[in-house]
Amino acid sequence: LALAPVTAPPHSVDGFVREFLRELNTSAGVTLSRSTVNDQYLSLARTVRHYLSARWLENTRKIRDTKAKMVGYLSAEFLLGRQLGNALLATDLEEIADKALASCGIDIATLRAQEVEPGLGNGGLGRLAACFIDSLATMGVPCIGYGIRYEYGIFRQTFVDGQQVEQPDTWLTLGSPWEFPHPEHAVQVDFGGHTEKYTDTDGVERSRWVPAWNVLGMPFNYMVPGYQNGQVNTLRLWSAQATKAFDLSIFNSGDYAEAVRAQTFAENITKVLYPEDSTPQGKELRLQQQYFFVACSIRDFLDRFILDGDVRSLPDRVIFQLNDTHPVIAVPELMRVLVDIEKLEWEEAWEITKKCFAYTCHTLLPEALEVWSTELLGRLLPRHLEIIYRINDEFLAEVRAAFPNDEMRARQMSIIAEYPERAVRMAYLATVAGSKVNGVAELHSQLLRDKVLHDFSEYWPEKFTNVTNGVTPRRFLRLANPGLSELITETLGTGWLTDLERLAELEPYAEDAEFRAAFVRIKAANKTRLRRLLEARDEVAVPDGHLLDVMVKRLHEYKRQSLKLLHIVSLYEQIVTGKLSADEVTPRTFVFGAKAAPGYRIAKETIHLINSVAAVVNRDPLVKDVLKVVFPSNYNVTLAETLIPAADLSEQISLAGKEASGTGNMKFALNGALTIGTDDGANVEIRKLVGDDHFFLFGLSEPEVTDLQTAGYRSHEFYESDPQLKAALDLIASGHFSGGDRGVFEPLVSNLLYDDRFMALADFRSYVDTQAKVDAYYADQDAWARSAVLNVARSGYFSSDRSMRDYIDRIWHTRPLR
Ligand code: 26W
Repeated sequence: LALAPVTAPPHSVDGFVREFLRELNTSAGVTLSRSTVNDQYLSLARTVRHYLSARWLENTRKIRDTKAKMVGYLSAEFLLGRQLGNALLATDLEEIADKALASCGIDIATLRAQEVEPGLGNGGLGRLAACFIDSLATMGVPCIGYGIRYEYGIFRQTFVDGQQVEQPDTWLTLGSPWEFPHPEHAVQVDFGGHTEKYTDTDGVERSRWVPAWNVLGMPFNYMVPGYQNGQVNTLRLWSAQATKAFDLSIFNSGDYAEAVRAQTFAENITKVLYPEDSTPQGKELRLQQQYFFVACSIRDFLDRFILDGDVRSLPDRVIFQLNDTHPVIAVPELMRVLVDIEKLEWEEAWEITKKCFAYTCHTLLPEALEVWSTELLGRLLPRHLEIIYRINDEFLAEVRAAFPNDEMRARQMSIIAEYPERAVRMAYLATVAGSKVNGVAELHSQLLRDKVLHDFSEYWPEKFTNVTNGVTPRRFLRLANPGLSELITETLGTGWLTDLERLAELEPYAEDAEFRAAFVRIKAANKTRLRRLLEARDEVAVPDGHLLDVMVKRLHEYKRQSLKLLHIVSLYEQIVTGKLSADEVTPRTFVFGAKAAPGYRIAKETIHLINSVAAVVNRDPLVKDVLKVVFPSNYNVTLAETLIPAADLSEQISLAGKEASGTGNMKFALNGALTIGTDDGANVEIRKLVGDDHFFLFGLSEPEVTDLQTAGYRSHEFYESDPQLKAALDLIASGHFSGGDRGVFEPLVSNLLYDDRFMALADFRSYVDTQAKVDAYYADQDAWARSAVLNVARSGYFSSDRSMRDYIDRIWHTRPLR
């Protein structure tokens, strides 16, 4: 009996009520009548958990027994979003839970709103990881996600006088019903110290790491349920703790402060998510985080899945996917485990290691490529630095043999950079070690091959591949847009949610007036839902009947929120100066959502400018009915889920060649927004699929950007030669949006006029002209609706299920569990 797995509670309203009340009484320790909303939320979450755990345990057992090859998705970020809705959907309990709670006098919507989303990521990269593990579970492919359980996730953004102020994200304080702590699986992680040479009993010269300090890694498991398939995978996040909670001798000596200091020191490692996105902070703590979680993960995988201790079988059991360079220190770590602990020969260990890793690059910005100084690496992980040197020596010997008399090439390809300081290039290490290297959209992968990793792709052409990103249709269509989902199901029947290419069957309905009318009604209802949310959440009013123009993503110069601003300011300027009459413009509401890295000055100033423009525009009676700017603070996954389904126009306006892929672009298209975008990242593929007639392309192409750069770009010339652009910039410079103070936005204006690294001014003309086409097209509501429907019908390719199939076929070679 003890071996029999638990069974899920009955799939019925009665069964659910019973389970829910039991949770309230026994876990929360309250009666229904005395319970708070939080008690009820926690109990509801635990109730749903019960429906999943039996399948989860069974799944894990099966993977172990069948020795199925697993994906180990190593990622410093998992931006999960709220869990409740997804768990209810996965277990097909939405209706039952609704009714069960109603019978207890509770509105489930109130409990859903109580959930604080785990914001354990910055943006695209972290959210992608969350979509991928959702898809793998839905496809029944064994996967374990490994990451960090930050005590504080991405900061909560507030605005004070229009400027961003960061608040700590205390996501754990009200309880975390989705996690299972496993103190019995805690792992020790060493740091610091030195290495020494010794002769082993077999007479072999070896190196030994003598570390100086260590911490404990405490795992917390999260269930990753597949969509209504009874599959549940695991996400294992690590939390750092002191090895000895109390140093008793110090404590007894009366130095209490010293005793807890060690604890604080250890726990700092997983205290907070670095909010820097795309600009590495060369911080020791960050390297500690990275090593901490991969060391825990590799140890954990060996202990829990390689039960016979046969490390040689590792490549048959796992492929570790490196989500950007953050986990790349796993490469020398696995070598250390195999050589120093398992006593394998170097050559054999290296063959195994190369098979166990693959690397995904998520950026093109040179400043975003991580490097660690050998000084820091050697101090924190001396043995790992030795291993990296040896990997590099052997690699360069190979390169020199292949290209004799080409020392330049060897130097360029060296994992160790010499300038401006000796440092390890993590992307190069990942490329040398990985069995495959991929970019995240066609254009991005091409640019990786041609530019960022050119020498490597010449040397190992077969190593390079592309896997275009995708998004989970469960969260971003079914949960976020129930109205549209229902319409699709009514039209196509079920099955499309796990086979998203079936959306193509909607094509003919674009010509069906009744279908289009239904689509338009749903869009309007989604706008109403958004209007209500923003009223309650931010006390802002979104006008009715406007074109809803949305730009939501991290604030970055390359993404060019400033270009969007110039468009708004220009419209405003033209109306107030009488160049344009208000009734000539299509009424629009511009919605921004964006967090800036706390140390990124220009990004923060841009946020200030957006808020300042909003304040002026929104109170000017001259534009009252036609222009509105809305900037809700703290854009996150939860807000995205209401915002995206309401949008008419999706802004994807990065400078060509800078946005690796984008995934927001896919979410908008899938929800029937039309895109205005550059030929960048996955926009290229979106446009190809939805067709030029249903996508507003503008701006320089990547080769044109490169040419202009080479010829010498002077943004000032664009300013001088375009009166409309000049007027918009002059208005900002005049202090019009800063109470007459010309100094406030001077740095931003100067930056655009005299530097403009991302060529906003060069693309301004093309952008505003294309926006005029948007206006004209929107005037024909029927044509717009037709295009919107076609966007949905032609976006099936962007399911993360398809991305996972591509990874499986080209990189992982794993199989679903039978
Ligand atoms: C250490 C500094 C740092 C931090 C984060 C460097 C780089 C990053 C990430 C790679 C930035 C990121 O999130 N990249 C985004 O990844 C998405 C998923 O592939 C893409 O859709 C976005 O285009 C890309 O910017």
